[in-house]
Amino acid sequence: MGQDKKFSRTLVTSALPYANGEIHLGHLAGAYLPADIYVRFLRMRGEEVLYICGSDEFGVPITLTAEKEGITPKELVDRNHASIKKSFEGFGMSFDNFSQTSREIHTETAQAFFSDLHGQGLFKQKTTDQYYSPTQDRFLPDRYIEGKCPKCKTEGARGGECESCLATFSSTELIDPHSVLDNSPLELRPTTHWFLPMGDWQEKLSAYIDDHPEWKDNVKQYCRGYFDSGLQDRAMTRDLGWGVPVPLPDHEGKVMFVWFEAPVGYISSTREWAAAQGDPEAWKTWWQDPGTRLVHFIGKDNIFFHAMLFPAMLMAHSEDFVVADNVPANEFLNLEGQKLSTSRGFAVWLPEFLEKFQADPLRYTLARNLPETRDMNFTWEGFQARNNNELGNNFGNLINRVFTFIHKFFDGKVPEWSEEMMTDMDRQALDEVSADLAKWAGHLEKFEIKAAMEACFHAGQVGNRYFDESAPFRTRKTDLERCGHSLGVIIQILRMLALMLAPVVPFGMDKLWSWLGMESDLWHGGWTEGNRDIPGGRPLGTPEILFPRLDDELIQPEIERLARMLEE
Ligand code: B3M
Ligand code: ZN
Repeated sequence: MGQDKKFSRTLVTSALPYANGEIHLGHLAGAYLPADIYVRFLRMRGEEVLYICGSDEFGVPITLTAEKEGITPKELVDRNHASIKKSFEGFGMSFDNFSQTSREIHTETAQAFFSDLHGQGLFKQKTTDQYYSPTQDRFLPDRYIEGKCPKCKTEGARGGECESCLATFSSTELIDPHSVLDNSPLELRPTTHWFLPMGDWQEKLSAYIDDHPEWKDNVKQYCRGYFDSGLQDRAMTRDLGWGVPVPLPDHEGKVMFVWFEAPVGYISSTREWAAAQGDPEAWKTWWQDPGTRLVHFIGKDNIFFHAMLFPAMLMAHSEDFVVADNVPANEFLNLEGQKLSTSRGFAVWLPEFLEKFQADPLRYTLARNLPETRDMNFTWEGFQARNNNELGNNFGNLINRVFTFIHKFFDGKVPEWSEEMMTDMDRQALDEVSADLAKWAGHLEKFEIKAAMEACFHAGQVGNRYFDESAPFRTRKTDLERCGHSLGVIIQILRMLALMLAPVVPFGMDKLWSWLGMESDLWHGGWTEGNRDIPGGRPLGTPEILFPRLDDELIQPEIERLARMLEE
C-alpha cells in the first residue's frame, strides 16, 4: 500500500490556521509552504489536485480575545480571517478554497458527521465533575485552571502537571483551584459529555500506521507511543458558548470539541469549493472515491489529531471515506536561535514582513531551512545571505546575464543551436541538469523538499559553470556560431531551472516562464516539453532583475527589533 497504490487525484490540506491572530514564519515553515510547493509541483505535472484550507474559528482563546476587544467572536474571526487570507495571498499560497469554520456549511457538515457517529451508538455518554467558574458562569478548560500541586504543594500548577516536581495528575486533584482569568475560586459541577472510545479504534489505527512504512519517522514514532500506553476515551463535546452546537435534543450549552469539528472543516471547505464550481456533489469524489490520495500537511503538535483522531472518525463514519495516505508533519522553526514566543512578540509576522520584503526570497529561505526532521532556525542574516548569494548570485545573475547577452547580440531571439554542434561539455551540462531535475522530482514526490532544493541549487551551479566555460562573451568575437549555440544550450538549462524553482519562487518563475516564450500554462501541466525543446529563433521576453540584493540597512533594523523583544 502507500506509495505503490495507484491514485488518480490528490487532495492536499494544510492545517486550518487558528483565527486568533496573524500568521508568522513558524506557521509558514510547518504546514503551509511545504504544502504549497508540493501542490504546485503536482499541478505543473498536470495532475488532478485540490488544495483545501480555511481558518479554524472556534475555541476559548477566541472568546477571550473578543471579550477583551469588546467585539463578538464572529466579528473577531471575520476580521482575522480576512487578514490571514490576504497575507497568504501575498505569500503566494495557492489554495483552491480557503473557508471558515464559522460558516453555515461547516456547522451543517460537522453536525451531520457527529449525528452519523452518534446514530451508530459510537459515543459513550459520561457524567463527570468539571471545574465551573461561578463568577464567569462557565465551565473552564484545563489550561485556565491553576492551583497548588497535590504532591509538592507548589503554587501555580496548571493543566494537570506541576513544573516544580514534574508530577502529573488530574486537574480535579489541584488544591485551591482557581481561574487564571480572574483568580476566582472554582467549584466542581457534574456535566455530561460524549466521548469517543479511541481504544475501540486502536487495532485499526495501528494496522493503518503499519501499512504506511513510508511515513516520516517522527510521525510513526509519535503514534506508536500512543498505542503503547493504550488509546483513551476522549470527550468530543465541551460546555462552551462559542462552537458548533451539539446536534442532540439534550445539548443545552454544549458544543463540539474543536478537534472534532476542525478537521471536518477540510470536508466543509471542499463542499464549499464544489458548490462554487456549480457541482455541489463533487466533494464526494474527493473524499469518498478510493482513487483519492489524501495528504495532510501539519506541524508536529497536530500529529495526534491528523494521524489518529481524524482517521478514526473517518473510519467510524457509516459512509466510506478516504483516510490520509500521508501526514508529512514538520518540526518547529526557531528564530535567531530562540523559541518563537507569540506572547512576547518574539516572532516575524507575515503581514509586516510583506510590507517590506517580497515573498519569493522568504519562500526560498524557508524552503532551504525547513524543519523536516528536526527543529530549524531562521535568522535575518541567513535570509539576507540566501537572497544575495543563492537567489541573486546563483540564479538571478545567470538568468539576467543570459537574457541581456541575447538581447544585445542576438536580437532577443534564442540563438540557433543544434544536436550536431553538441560538444562533450554541452552534453555533460545538459545531462547533469536533466539528472538534477529528475532527482528534484523524486525528492518532491517523497516530501523531501530540502533535498529537492539541493538538486535545484546544484543545477544552478552547473548552469553557471557552463556559462563560464563555454564563455559566449569570448566566442562572440571568435566564433559567433559557437557562441549562439552555447547560449541555445543555456536556454534549455534555464527552462529546467525555471521548473525546479517555480514551486518555491512562483512570482519570479512566472516571469521567467513567459520570458522564455513558453506557451504552456506552468500551473496546468506546463511541464510537458522535453529538456532540449526550445528551438532557435524563438523571441524572448525582456528581463528585469528578479531577486534584488538586500542591503544591511534593510536587515539590521529587523535584527534589532527582535533583540529588543528579548530584552523586554
Ligand atoms: N488550528 C492549528 C493550531 O493552531 C489548528 C489546526 C486545526 S487543523 C484541523 O495548532
Ligand atoms: Zn509539584
